[in-house]
Amino acid sequence: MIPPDEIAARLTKAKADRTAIGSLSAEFDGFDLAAAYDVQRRLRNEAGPLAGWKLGLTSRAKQAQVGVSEPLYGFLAASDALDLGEPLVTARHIQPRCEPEIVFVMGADLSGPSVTASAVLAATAAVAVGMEVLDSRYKDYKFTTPDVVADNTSQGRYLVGSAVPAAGLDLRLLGVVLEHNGEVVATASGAASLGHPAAAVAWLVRSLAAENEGLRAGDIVLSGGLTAAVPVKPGDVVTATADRLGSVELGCV
Ligand code: 0L1
Ligand code: MG
Repeated sequence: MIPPDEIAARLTKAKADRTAIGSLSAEFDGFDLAAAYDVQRRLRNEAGPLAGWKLGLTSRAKQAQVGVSEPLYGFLAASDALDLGEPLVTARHIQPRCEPEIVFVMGADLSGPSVTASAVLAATAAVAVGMEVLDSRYKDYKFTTPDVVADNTSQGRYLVGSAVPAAGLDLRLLGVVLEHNGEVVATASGAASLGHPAAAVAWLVRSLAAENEGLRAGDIVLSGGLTAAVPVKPGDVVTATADRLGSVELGCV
């Protein structure tokens, strides 16, 4: 018998205490994806106002980094947004890592089990370059697929740059550069995320339909880390730049 409230409470405590825990699926027999999304739903219900959603593990670079090979989704709590220019206080996290994202700003509601990438683009008001700060609550980022889903796909904080209308942009071809302390550490294009960032968002919408959820106008969606994530410590500066979308810079203290 899987105790979803107990698992949610353990993850909440790990986050509050900044102390990583061991794999939950090693401890709870039969802890599968459905049980994990049930835990995540409980965390979502306790998270206060939501800003939107995130995709996880949509690119090969990300899947290879953590050894999990299927896309996942999580939620974005409004209170975890970082403002432009706001430093990341690393001591508030366990093991923060940063990764570049293409962020969708929805202009219309969108839901249903057969939504396609073109429907996503039609419902998108604007896109932006963003940075996700991951912070796995599992020791050394060692987790199974259900583990990481229950842990809201390692969501920590997120930073969204200035929004630009999506019309006329080929999001597959948007080049993205990740810099760490002035050095280019990874590059990618939008196609790294399930072939097209809008296809990744369509996958999210179809998955949310199974939970009777969907996107609402004004939601933001992190469409999936395009490169492996870089670990950060006090004094670091991480910059994500996307062609036509500009840059976001995160200073760590
Ligand atoms: O792409 C992502 O946001 C990954 C989330 C889960 C895996 C990880 O912690 O890197
Ligand atoms: Mg991400």
